[in-house]
Formats: sequence, C-alpha cells, structure tokens
Amino acid sequence: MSKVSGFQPAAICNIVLLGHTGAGKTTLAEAILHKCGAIPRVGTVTAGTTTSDFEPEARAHQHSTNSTLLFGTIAGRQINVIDTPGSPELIGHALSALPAVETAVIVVNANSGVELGTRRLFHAAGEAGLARMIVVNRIDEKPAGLPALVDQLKDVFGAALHCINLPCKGGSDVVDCFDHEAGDADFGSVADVHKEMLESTIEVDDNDLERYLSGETIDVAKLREDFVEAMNRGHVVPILFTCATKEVGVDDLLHILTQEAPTPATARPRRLRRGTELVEVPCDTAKPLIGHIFKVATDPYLGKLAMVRILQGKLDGTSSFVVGNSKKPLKAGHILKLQGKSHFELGSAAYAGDLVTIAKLDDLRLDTILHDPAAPDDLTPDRPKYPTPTYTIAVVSKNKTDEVKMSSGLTRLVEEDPTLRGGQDSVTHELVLSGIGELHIRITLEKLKNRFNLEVTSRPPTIAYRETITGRAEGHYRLKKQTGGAGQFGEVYLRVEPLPRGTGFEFVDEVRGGAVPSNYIPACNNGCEDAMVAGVIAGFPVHDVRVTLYDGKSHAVDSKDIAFRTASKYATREAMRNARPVLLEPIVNLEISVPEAHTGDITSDLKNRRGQVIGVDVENAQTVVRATAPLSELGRYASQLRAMTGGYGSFVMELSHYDVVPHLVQQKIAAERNPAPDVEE
Ligand SMILES: Nc1nc2c(ncn2[C@@H]2O[C@H](COP(=O)(O)OP(=O)(O)O)[C@@H](O)[C@H]2O)c(=O)[nH]1
Ligand SMILES: [Mg+2]
Repeated sequence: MSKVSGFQPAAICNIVLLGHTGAGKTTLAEAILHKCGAIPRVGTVTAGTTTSDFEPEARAHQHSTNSTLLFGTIAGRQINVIDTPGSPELIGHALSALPAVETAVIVVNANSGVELGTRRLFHAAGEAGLARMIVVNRIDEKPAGLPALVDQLKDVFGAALHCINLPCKGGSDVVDCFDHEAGDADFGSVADVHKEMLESTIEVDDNDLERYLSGETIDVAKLREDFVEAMNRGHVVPILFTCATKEVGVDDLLHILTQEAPTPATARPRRLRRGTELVEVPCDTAKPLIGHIFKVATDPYLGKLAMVRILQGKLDGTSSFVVGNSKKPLKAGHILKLQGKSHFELGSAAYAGDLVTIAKLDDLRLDTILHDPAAPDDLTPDRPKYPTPTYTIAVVSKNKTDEVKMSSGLTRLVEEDPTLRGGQDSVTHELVLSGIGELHIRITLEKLKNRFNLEVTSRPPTIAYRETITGRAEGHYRLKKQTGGAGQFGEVYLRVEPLPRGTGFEFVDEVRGGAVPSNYIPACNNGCEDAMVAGVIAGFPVHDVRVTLYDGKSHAVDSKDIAFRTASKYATREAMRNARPVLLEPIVNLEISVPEAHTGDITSDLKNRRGQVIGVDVENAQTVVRATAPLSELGRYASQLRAMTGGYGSFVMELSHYDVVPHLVQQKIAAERNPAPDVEE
C-alpha cells in the first residue's frame, strides 16, 4: 500500500460540499480530484463510476446516499473534501460533517437556483462557525439565466454575497475577479466585481479601509489576509461559477481554496462544549491531542472506520489516547486517509487540522472526543442540531433465523447515522426503525440487504395502546377442579376501581377472619397482576387500577397457590369488564414548522387527525404550529407534511400523555385485535 504524508495546518484546506441533490457536488468532487491528479480519469454519476458514490445504494439511486471522504494535493496544499448527500431526508450526513471543516461550499444548480435545503444548510454552516462560499454549477446549461440567479442568491442570502469570478467565452471558461481588475465576462463587469469584492473585504480592517480611502493600494498578501478574516466572519461569501462536467472553473475554485480560503491555522478556532459553555480549541500541533469523531462507517475489509478531525496536537499509530472520560487507553495502529472506498496509510504523524481515519476500534463512536490522556476529559462536541426521526416502521426479517443478525445489523446502521433510531419497542416488542422519511428508511433497508444480506418486510408499527377502567365493579371467581386424585380449589371476591393516571397497579388485602388464608394472599396478588398484562378490550396492558380482595373461600386439601392465582386473575378480568373499561392512546406534543402561507392547510389537516392546535407563532414568514395529536394518526405524517408544503415543512414530536380513545375508534381497534375469550388454563 502506498503511503502519504501528513500536512501541517497551514497547508491544509478542509471543505464540505453541501446543496440539493443534482446540483453537481459529486461531479465537482470528481473534477477536483482529477485536477489534483488523484484520479486518472473522471467518473460519472450516471455510470456509477465516481470516486464518491461508491456504495451500492448510491449507484442504484444515481445520487449520493452517504457522506464520503476524499482528498487531493495541489500547489503544496492538501485539500480534504467531504461530499454529502443532497436529499433533505439524508441531511444528518451533511450536518455531522460541519464540525470537521473550515469552509462550506454550497453548490447551487444554475438551472434551479435556491432549492429545498439550500437555506437550511447555508445557515447551519454559519451557525457552526464555518466560512462559506457558493458555487453556481451547471453554468453550461442555461447561461442566459445566470444574472437573475445571482440576484436571487443575493436576495436570499444577503449582502455578504459577492462574485469572485465571472463566466466568460460563452460559459466555456471563467475569469478570476480577485486577482484581475479588468477582462471580458459574459455578463457584469470584471472591474466592478473586483472593486465590490475588494471594498467589502477591507472593511474588516479599519486601518486598511482608511489607507484605501486615502488612495493607497493594498497589496495582495494583505488583501488575502483580510479576505480570510472577512470569510471567517461571514462578512464576505464569495460566489463562483463552474461547469463540473467540463471542469470549467475548477482551477479557479482550487486557486481560491488554496490561496484565499481559511486553513485550519487561519480559520476561527473549532469549538467544543464544557457543560453549557463553548470552549475554543486553537489548532496547535504542539498541544496534547484532541480529535472529534465526525463519522463512523464500515468497510467490508477494514471493519469499523472512525473518521477524526484532529483539532489539536498530532496523532500517529503509536499515540495512546482515550475517548471522552473513559480511562481505557487505545492505539490506532495505522492512520488512514480515505479516498472514497480506497485508502492510503499515513507514513508520518497526522497534524491538527487534518481529517484522518482509524480502523477497527469499536470504542470510537460518532460525535465523541478522543484525546491524549493529558488533555481535559470533560470536553464534548458541540453536536449539530440533527432533525428528530419521526417516521417509524416495524420490521420483521423474512428469514426467522436472521433475527439476531438483524438486530446487530440495525445497531451498526444506527451508529452510523445520527438521524436513525432502531431497536425493540419495550411495550409492543416489535423491532422498530425511525428515520426522517420514506426515502431515508428505504435506503436504510437497502443497506441492510446489501451489507448484511438481510431481507425484511416492513409495516406500520403497532401503537402502544393501554387499557384502564373508569368505574368500580365487583368480581368473583370460584375455581374448582376435581380430576382423580388431588383437586384444585380457590374462590375469591374482589373489587376494582380506577386510580389517577400514571399511578400504576395497586393491590389491597381486606380479607377478614382468614377467609382466604394469609399464605395464599401473595398468589392472589400475582393473579390480579396477571390480569393487568392484557386488558379485556383489546389485550393491551392495563394501567392505573386498584384491586381490593375482600373475601373468599379455601379448601384444606385442594387449595394451592396456583388455584388462588388463577381465580384472582379471572375475578379481576370479570370485574374490569363491568368497570367501564376504556382504551388509552399515546398523545404527542407537536411543533410543526411551515412557511406562513401553509398555516391554514396544516391546522385544518390536524383537525382531521383528531389534533388540537395549542398555539401559532409566526417568525420571519415561518409559522410554528404547536399542537397535540394522537400518535396513531401520525403514521406517515413526515412524508405527508412534506408533500403538503412542497417540502418546506418539518416537525418534531414527543410523547405527552395517554388519553381515552373515542368509542368508535376503540371498537375498530378491538375488532382488529380480536382478543381471545377467557378460558381456564
Ligand atoms: N450539464 C451539466 N451537468 C452536470 C454538471 N455537473 C453535474 N452534472 C450532472 O448533474 C447530475 C447530478 O450530478 P451529481 O454530481 O450527482 O449531483 P449531486 O447530487 O449534487 O452530487 C449528474 O447527471 C451530472 O452528470 C455540469 O456542470 N453541467
Ligand atoms: Mg452527490
């Protein structure tokens, strides 16, 4: 295996490619690698031959379904690129990459402009403290629309946006307006764009601004320094033009990335959390090692991979480190640089600012901190705000014998995806999987098949209904069995009554004069509890019931624990049937965020779902509707909300409480569940 060497912070450039599906991120990454000489020829997304889209799911869908690490070297600099999927449902992979880089390159499709997710990613990158730039790609397709597109971008993202180059020669080339003060462009004036960029840049340095205003020329080195500061502060967000398929503008992009964009040494220091405080971690190679694990994945040959942004210090195969506040010392053995599915080994240490990969260490988990034992152990990552998984399905493996394999496969996938949850539901005992939407879940199931050879069927999850009673009632049962030799005898009289919601089960012994001998009372208690396991309406667990045992009868020879247990169970069930039993359903709190124009549609749709609106807040043309609704009415809400709002709606939910199911709905559920009638065991 060929070895590569580690770069110093000032010679590294880390970027993440963000933007909607189809903007051309993966193709642009391919062009960057080609220009850096890292790959001999460029692959295409449609043929499934790009370095980045190497996973079977990405090839099948012809778009990225995971984030990937790539790197190239040019002009003495190492460029680390993280390509991300553009689908809003797969945004978790894009968000987790933000803490790893200095610069977010937001790629916009020249044909479609600002698309779903573009704004969100632009702002998320800003909140993560990244420098940002916008690449307008696919300029070959509709060159006449570009001036209007620039206006739209400035309108949406604000006054910090300035072109740093312009298309020329009919879109077959670009002219750099940072280094050039004059030239021919397809639209706009190179001189004007240069001046606009220059003037916004030097605004970050009062001294330079004063010198400029008094007619002095600012030399390029100083201008570059100011430019880095302007990008770091979000005061300048450059716009660049490219045609990735023809590699137009890619030299220019690389020039800006290597000469003008922040490096780990000049970027704003990355931040970690200490409790509620944010702590800056300067990119200093001389300090003890601190690294953030921003991605975990599995390689068919190398096993588990943990991808690390080295924040401070340096890392080599022999460095001993720990994770979080664990005391267990770990060693990497080898430090790898990934290039899509391939990898290279580092022949030297990796330094602060670099993105490297460690194989085969199970203790390394997403969004954890690894560090030298001498570095503080109370630092945690400032985790990106991941969307909450609210789209849930129940899965069953097609092959019964696969069940163990399936839960370990799911655990792996959940570990690798911050927006995926999975596991056995403690109430329904189903294996459930929650994600952001249908596409996200579909891709997850494809991964189960492709990686673990697991085929599953999926269906809506069973709602964890509960049962309770709303009245008092009496129950009696006499168990008498005489089969040849020893018989069974137990007779109980009891009463049931409702308890306040959330109290659980209570057993009270009011038996007088040994009508039920005291040694059988625990068995009676157990029998009453047995009756709580499955209620009388539809077999769901029973909550918040008090059972008071007050009388009974025993037999000197035939009475035994099991007889009293069984009798108590059936007496309790009989009593519950007469105590106005009801079904309870989980009610969730919802916070639904939609563009203001959709508020009416959303609230009337909620009414059809038996929901109740609690409040509506409007902020920046965005409405947040707060409501409660039964969980059972929200099975496909994640996808339906997106459909109702053209993709711009999102929501979070959490369990609020349990409430009585309306009678008609209860009858339907009871008929579907069809619980078995009581028969003596
Ligand atoms: N005409 C043209 N097509 C492009 C360009 N860049 C990418 N494409 C095509 O656009 C489609 C989506 O590209 P891809 O790289 O997968 O976009 P991503 O989803 O942002 O990664 C592919 O079919 C590419 O070949 C470009 O500059 N010009
Ligand atoms: Mg892609």
